[in-house]
Amino acid sequence: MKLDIINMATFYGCDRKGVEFGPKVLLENNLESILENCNHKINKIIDIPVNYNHTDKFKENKQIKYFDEILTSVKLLSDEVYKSYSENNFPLILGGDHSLSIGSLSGFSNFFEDTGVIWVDAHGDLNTPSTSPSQNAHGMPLACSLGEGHPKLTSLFKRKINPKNVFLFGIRSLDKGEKDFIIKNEMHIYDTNSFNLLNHDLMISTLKKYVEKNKIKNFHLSFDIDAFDETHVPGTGTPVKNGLYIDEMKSFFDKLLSSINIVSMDFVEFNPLLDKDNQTLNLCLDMLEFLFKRINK
Ligand SMILES: [Mn+2]
Repeated sequence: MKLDIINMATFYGCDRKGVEFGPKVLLENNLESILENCNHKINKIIDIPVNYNHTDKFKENKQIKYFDEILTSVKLLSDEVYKSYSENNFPLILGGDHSLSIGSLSGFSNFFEDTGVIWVDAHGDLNTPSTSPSQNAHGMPLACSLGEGHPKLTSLFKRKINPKNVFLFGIRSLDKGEKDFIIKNEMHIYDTNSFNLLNHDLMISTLKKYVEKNKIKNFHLSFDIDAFDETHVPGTGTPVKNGLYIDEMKSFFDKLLSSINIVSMDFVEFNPLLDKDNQTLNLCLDMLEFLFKRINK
């Protein structure tokens, strides 16, 4: 398939510098040829403009840091993602922090009907400005896509994503408001324990039945590398213990990707400045290669 690599070099959603270098470092370390060797063609590589000249993070909004900068960039990203689908390409969005998913999910849900989301993460990213303990937007993107959050962000979505069509994997750090939201909306959630205890074939066949019954034709995969166990990813800003290990992640995705139709993907929260001996870099490249060998549009 034809890939559009869309870089969003932002740290505004996590308020910790370094993560904006993720796309550059991945591309400098042969990501392009790795993807081409998976039998894909790179159609284009583009950068979403980010305004780095910010001084007061709470200037526009007391509850979301760097609000204007994030809003401007995610709008542009949403349009680029939409354009990529309309040209029948596969957008791969490289972060940067997870706030960028407000833009990618907006482009996704504006273009497609019958949508579902695979959310791989240690966190739920289901906070709203009033429930967020950190006021960092990278804890809010999934909530925005489901219609919860600042109106200027939720209005980027012409139609809300159905929370029941969201499948979360690797989740183990949830704030109170997020827990309440998941229970109220009957979301499909698998933490590390259920991921390790349940039979993966059974998990996927249950998922597949739901997908067929509810006619979900298109999935967006949002991959936050902090889903991995903290020992795997020194190069991420919010590592959490008791996470997923590389082998179980791969064996699961091997089965999942042959069962559902993925049309786009985010790959986020790689912070090269925090990495140790390129451990996280190598894991990211390995995982992207593994996934793109199995994703076919
Ligand atoms: Mn996340």
